[in-house]
Amino acid sequence: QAAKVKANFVPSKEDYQKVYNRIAEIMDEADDYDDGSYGPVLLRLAWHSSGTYDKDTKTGGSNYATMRFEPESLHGANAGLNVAREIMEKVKKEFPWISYGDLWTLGGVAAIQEMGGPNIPWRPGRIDGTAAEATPDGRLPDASQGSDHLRNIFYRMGYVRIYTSRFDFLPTLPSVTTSHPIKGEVVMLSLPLGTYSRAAARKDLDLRACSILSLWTPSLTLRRIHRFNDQEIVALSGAHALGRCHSNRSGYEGPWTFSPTTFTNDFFKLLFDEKWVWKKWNGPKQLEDKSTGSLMMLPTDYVLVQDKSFKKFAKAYADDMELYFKDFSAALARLFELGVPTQQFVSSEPWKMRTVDEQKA
Ligand code: DDH
Repeated sequence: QAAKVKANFVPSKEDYQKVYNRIAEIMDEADDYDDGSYGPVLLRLAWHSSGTYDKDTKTGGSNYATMRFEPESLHGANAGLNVAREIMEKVKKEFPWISYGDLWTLGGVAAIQEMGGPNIPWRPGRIDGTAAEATPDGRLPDASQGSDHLRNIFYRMGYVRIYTSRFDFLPTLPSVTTSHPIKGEVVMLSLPLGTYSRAAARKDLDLRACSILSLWTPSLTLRRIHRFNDQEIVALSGAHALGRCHSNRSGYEGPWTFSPTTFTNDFFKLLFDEKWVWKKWNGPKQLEDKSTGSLMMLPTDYVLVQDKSFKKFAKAYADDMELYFKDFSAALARLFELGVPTQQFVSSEPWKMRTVDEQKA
């Protein structure tokens, strides 16, 4: 009878809150580890399990938690994340009903919220996959590269929505195509011929995938790709306010900020306020702050103040922590849900998981 009850167990929001609380507790049992918290490495696990998503093949992402399997667990980008997976394994033993994908992303949420960051809307529904679903190497950003690489990596994520409409939808088309202010979103159209060429003349459309299949059909198909834009790329990169590089993991060395276990906009402030010079050492190319030499930036971090479009957002986040928290929260919530089929989620709206302090209040 007991086993049967267990099999039918449907966890409630409070059950997930208990998992959150346990993660928050273990995060702090890190006296001799790094800067005294497992939070940063738990966040990195959540990000590396989500950031493999490829919208075109609909593979990767947090849904299947495939980093449990080789060779994904051995990919260079994931070096050191065994530490985080082992911590999560402990939690999984206590709450065996939770999927790894939910557990790892909830770990990312707990890390941000407990280290002073904003609330990250989250909801469960991911399922455990198999080794066959593991992703190929090379889907996560390479710290030695530039802005094109960053965009290519983040543009690959996102999701595609296909809208089909009757021909009589056409008159409203201009408003659809001109009023989408979100840069970096690509709208592709397949239209009856006349409208096709008019749309093609518009510079705000990427018509690479335009098909003429609907040439003679009285309907319109709008293929809209919601991908990460420059603003979201910059917002997400600010997670480097937390944690540090380890020469025995990535080859790079050092923290980005003076408070690597507190989530702030200091990453952006420091990018602008410090003078950054190339570090003279035998390791990979990285920058250090000229005044103390104790902080670091990766080449990909520095790109955020070199690229004109990225720089605009980085400056806005350096100047306004509230704006930064709001944008980071939205982008991270989106990142964690990449590739999870909507019908899998147990609730139509994401939840607010409470911090340990909020529960005391
Ligand atoms: Fe990162 N990251 N990250 N990162 N990351 C490293 C550490 C941490 C890149 C490279 C590295 C994000 C984006 C990028 C965190 C969170 C996030 C390390 C060092 C490298 C290298 C690993 C080690 O040696 O231990 C690159 C490149 C990018 C990029 O160009 C976009 C994003 C989007 C996040 C996020 O969370 C949303 C965190 C936290 C760490 C610190 C881990 C630790 O153990 O401490």
